[in-house]
Parts: sequence; structure tokens; C-alpha cells
Amino acid sequence: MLDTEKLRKDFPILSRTVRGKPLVYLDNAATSQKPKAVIDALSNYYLNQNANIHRGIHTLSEEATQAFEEVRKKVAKFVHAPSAQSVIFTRNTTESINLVAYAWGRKNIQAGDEILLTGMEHHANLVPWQILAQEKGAVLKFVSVTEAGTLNLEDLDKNLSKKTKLISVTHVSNALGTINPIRRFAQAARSVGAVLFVDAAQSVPHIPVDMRVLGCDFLAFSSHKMLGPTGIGVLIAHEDLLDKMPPFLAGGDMIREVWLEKATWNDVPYKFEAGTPDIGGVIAFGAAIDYLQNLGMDNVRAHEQELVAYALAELSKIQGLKIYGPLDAAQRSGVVSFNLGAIHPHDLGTVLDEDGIAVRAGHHCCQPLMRGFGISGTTRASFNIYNTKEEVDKLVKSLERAKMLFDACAPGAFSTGSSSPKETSQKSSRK
Ligand code: C6P
Repeated sequence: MLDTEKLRKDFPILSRTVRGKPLVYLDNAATSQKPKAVIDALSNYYLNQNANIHRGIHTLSEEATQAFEEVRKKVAKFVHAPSAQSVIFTRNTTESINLVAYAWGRKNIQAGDEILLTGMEHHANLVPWQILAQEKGAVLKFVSVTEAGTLNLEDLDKNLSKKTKLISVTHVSNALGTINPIRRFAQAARSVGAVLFVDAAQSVPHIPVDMRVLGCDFLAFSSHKMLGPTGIGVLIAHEDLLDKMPPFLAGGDMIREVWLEKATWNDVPYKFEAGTPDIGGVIAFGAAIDYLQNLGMDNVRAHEQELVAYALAELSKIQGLKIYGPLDAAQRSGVVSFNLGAIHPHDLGTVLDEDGIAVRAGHHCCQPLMRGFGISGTTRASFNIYNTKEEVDKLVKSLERAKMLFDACAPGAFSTGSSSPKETSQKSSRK
């Protein structure tokens, strides 16, 4: 198990106060906090190593190149990628998805082809496919979401056909916390010769992920959700798949030779890494992976599962509070989305902030999912390695305070316990 008390000391920001109260950071699905080891790695790069990579023959450039390439190996090992060369550094998960939609999609998707998605995708795993489908005359199909916040797998079988060329699914829902059965999707993809893309933005930071076990073709995630810096994303795919894809962006290291009228491309992964990357960010990302490896991803998962089980139990005691997603902690990551009576999530988030508690409120970039539940949004608490049961207790206490406040303004608002913020709310367009 994790020694939370000890590891909290590694995160300088956790000792600050917000509105005079100790910070309770429960917005980890948006971005995680960073341990000092990551901050130090970033500043050490700029203090001692700063140079461009893959270019210079001088010592600094060689050192920076080596440190950068070491992280590629670390990432590959962390998720059991096919090889270090199968790891591409991007800016974030969103860019990784767009890269595939652009480079793989434009080459492989034709009019009449089908792309199978789900109703719980983050906009980043929906809109790039919408654009591709519109451009190519392809058809989008969807696996629907049940009332319980799980995927309706009957839809997977029903919508699968020889026309299905790509299945793209989130491993863990950022809005509900639901852990999806990726192996089932991999079997489905194999059975019709489709390619499987897994959006792992919310899984790689929180549960052990083994690409070989998942059986996917593409995997994408972001450093900033897993204790690393912002501005670094990862895309992984088998080298033979990447070899066949045309470039996404052009210029810099992705080029082998250039003539006035034409150019040839570098090998994978460099073919997809145009221009100077965020070198310091990648090196600091390596420190984040070291940190998680030292803790052990099984321990990370065990800690967050215990915390989310506790949160589900305690939140369920609040009258009028509705939780979205599976109620079994084994089926969800450390994310809990809820509504309290008819209080708008933004108003609830504001009350929690007064108590130093940071949560996300809104549609969580999942508008179709929210629409399916007939709501404008939810309040979302999401946990990480440094969160504690005491912090869950503070969340519950603050929610009780919000309930009293709003009940005083609108007596009886909680007596039915059924009303939820409706999609028609004037604030529904806000995130
Ligand atoms: N979700 C959240 O608060 P980027 O922003 O590119 O690093 O990640 C995009 C993304 C893609 N897929 C999933 C499942 C995600 O959760 C996210 C990011 C954050 O839920 C910010 S919107």
C-alpha cells in the first residue's frame, strides 16, 4: 500500500492553502499535481543541459538527446509497448488522436467505411473522427451507454461489420470513471479486420496498462495527468503500422532528405516528430514515470480503488445526491461524478472552492454523454495517489454545507431528491 502521508511531502503544492483552507485537490482527471522530482528534472534540464536534440555534435546536445531518448524507452517499458521506436511524443492525447485521424485516417478510410465509437467519448476522441467521416463520406456508429454508465456491448456486436475499419474507445471514462472492457473491443476489431484505437488518457495514470494484454493497435495518453508536465503526449503503435502512414506535420527531424521539389521521410518515430519538441518536458516526464514505477501501479490502483469505494459509500449517504457511473469500485477508476439535487454543478463547485476543495464542474468535454443522461453536467471529484479519506470527509462536509445553503434559498429543493440540473440550464454551454 502507499504511504500517503509520506508521499504528500513530495508534492510542494499540497502544502498551500486556498481561501484560507488547506488545499484539497480533487481535480486530478483534468491534470495531476507534480512531485518535486519532476519539477527538479525540468529545472535541471534548463540549468545544466539545455540544447537542441538530434542535431548538434557538441556535448550538451548529445547529453540532451540521450536523456530524451531514455524517456522513450521508459514509456515503452511502462505500458509494454512493442518497442521504444513505436513511441511517438506529441503535445497531448488530443494531438495523438488527431495525428491518427489525419495520417492513418486519410489514407485508410474511404466513402462508405464505418468508424465505431462509443457514447462516452471525450470530445477529443469524437470530433477528429467526425471531421474525417465528413471529409471521406464515412459513417460513424456508436456503442451506447447504459443508465448505469457502462457500455452496451450488444451494440458492439450489432454495429460491427466488414465495413468497420476503425474502432476507437476510451479505456476509462473521464466523466464517469467507468473502466471499459478493451479486450472485448480488441476481439471485435480483429474479427472484422478493423484497427483499434484506445484513448488511455484516464487509464495509464491510474491502473496498470499492458498494451500486449489490451490488444490494441494505437494507444494515446498525456504526461500531465500522470504527474508529468503539460505539453507532452504519447502515441504508440506497431512500427509496421506507423511505417505505412504518411506524415502528419512536416519540417525538422521528420525529414531525411530535401530537394527543391520533394523530400523523403525519416524513420519512425521521428517521421511523426516535426520541429523541436518540448525536450525539458519529455525529460521531466521521465522523472514522473520513475516516480510511478517506484510506487508500483498495482499499489496506485489499490489506493485509488479504496478511496473511490470510500467516497461512493460516504457520498451515497447524502440525501438528494445522485452518483453517475458504476457503483462498484472495481469497475471504475478514482473518478466520481455526481449531482446534488437541482444545484447547478458550477454553483456547487464554487461552494466547494470556498472550502479549499478543487473539483471540476460541467460537461467534462463529454456533451453527448451528458445529453444522454438528460443533464447539463456534473460535479466531478477525481483522486490521485496523494488523496486521503480525510479529504473525502471534507468533500462530504462541504457538500452538506452547500445543501444547507441552497435549501435555505430554495426550501424543499432536496425533498424529492430527484431533480438534477437540466440540459436546458443557461450555464450548459460552459465547461
Ligand atoms: N480530459 C478532463 O478534465 P489532453 O487535454 O489532450 O491532454 O487530453 C484529452 C483527453 C482525451 N481523452 C480523455 C478520456 C480525457 O479525459 C482527456 C482530457 C480532461 O476530463 C480535460 S478536458
